[in-house]
Amino acid sequence: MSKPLFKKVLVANRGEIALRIMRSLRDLGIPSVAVYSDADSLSLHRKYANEAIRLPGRTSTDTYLNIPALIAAVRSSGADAVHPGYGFLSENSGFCAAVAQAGATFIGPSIEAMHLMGDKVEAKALMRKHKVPVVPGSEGALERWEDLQTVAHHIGYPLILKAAAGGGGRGMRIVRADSELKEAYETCRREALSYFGNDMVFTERYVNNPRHIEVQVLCDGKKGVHLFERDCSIQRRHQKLIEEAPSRFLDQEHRERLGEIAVRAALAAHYEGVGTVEFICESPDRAYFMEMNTRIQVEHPVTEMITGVDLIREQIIVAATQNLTLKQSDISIRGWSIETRINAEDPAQGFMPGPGQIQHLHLPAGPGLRIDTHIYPGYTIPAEYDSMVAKFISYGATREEAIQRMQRALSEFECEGIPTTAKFHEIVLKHPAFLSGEFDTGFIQTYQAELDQALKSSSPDPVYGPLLAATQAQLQCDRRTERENQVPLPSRWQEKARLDSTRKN
Ligand code: MV4
Repeated sequence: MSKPLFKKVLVANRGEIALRIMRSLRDLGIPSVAVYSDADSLSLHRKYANEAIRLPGRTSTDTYLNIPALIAAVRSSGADAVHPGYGFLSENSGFCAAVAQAGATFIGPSIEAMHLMGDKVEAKALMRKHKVPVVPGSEGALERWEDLQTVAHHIGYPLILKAAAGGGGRGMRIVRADSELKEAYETCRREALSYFGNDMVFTERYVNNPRHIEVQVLCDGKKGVHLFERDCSIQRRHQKLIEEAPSRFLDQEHRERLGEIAVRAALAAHYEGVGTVEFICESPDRAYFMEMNTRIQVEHPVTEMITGVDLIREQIIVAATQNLTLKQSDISIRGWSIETRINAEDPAQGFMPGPGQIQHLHLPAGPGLRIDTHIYPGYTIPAEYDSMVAKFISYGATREEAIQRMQRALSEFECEGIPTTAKFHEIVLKHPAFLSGEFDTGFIQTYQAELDQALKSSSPDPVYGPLLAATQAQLQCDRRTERENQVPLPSRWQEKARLDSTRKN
């Protein structure tokens, strides 16, 4: 056996992504360390890991965002690397620095690359320098409102104001006329300061209802490959709902061109690891760089399905070796993949989160289906964290087959005790605009009334009487045993992991 990549990796995250990361670690033969909050003491990620460390408290601030507590866990566990997942501290360069300070490897890009991409003005300037197409606008930050006026007179309306420290659609403002300029500018700066602690703003021409297309890249600082694109146009208020790969919008020529541009963008920042270069597209040959996300993303599985690459495995290998062995010619697309995000939210109530206990659960399965989730019958979804409870990822030889298999999955799914977005997805997946591929980021808004109506008139799910009764009986039994033991049941998984790591052949 060659030298192991890492001795032990601490996963600084929770939920489905923590579990997903630990699975790739297990495939690589690397023991994992979980951290868990008091709200997550019965979470699967805690049970799946080879070791688990409690982070006292329930809020994100006290636990998964608590850098000193996480660094203490790194030290006490002896982990030599940290995987941040997505969200939480995954794009926090201070956390990167603290991990390095503790003598461990941060599985992600360098502090410099992360910091650079976090500043949208700086990132855009670097892209211009490297001939990556950007939307016309201010060349740098707007120091005074008159600077905005100058740009407006140069390129016209509508314009969009954005915070340099923003991203993901937060802190943006559309300006449509001279009369709105001054107030929009002042409000945007004030909001930027309160949201991001930085009041720098910039502007660009506003592209109405663009497509959102992002390219997956994998780099080692010197070389890079792309793994084609994902179309994430189906979103609501900047929350993605459905993603797919590849995109109906690009032909092979534009696809390859966008991939090359994305690699150029990443290497301009000497990027290391997996990353996503986000574009908005007006037409296939008018794609503009928006921002680069310096983390593994929620929707990464659709790329894995069509390329056969385990992105998290590759991310870990690059972090350990600083060397990319995959070549562009090794990567090709086979088939089509779609992801629907199952959130504990009620689409009939404006997608209001509905945390609670899962009383009955039946997860779909079958050909062309992958489910990434951390939920199980009896699990209580805490109110403290985000509401995504599962990702359904379908695969087919064609887009039509991937859609059909997703429809099958959604119709098999049963979940009692919490609201979910599953029914809403079924309706979107039947919509002619979705089926034809003729949609953009305005889809949900454009068809809102129609989708709401379809939701109202859809028949309620039949409740599986016998199955439901059986699960509830099991739940009561579990609760009784738990009370008697005073502590959570020992995990069979954890025992198995211990056995695996001590067994001699
Ligand atoms: C834009 C835009 C139109 N014109 N920039 C939102 C997320 C952030 N990364 C960039 N965003 C946008 N920037 C210009 N110049 C429209 C959006 C936008 C959007 C982009 C991607 C996915 C969904 C979106 C929904 C609304 C607005």
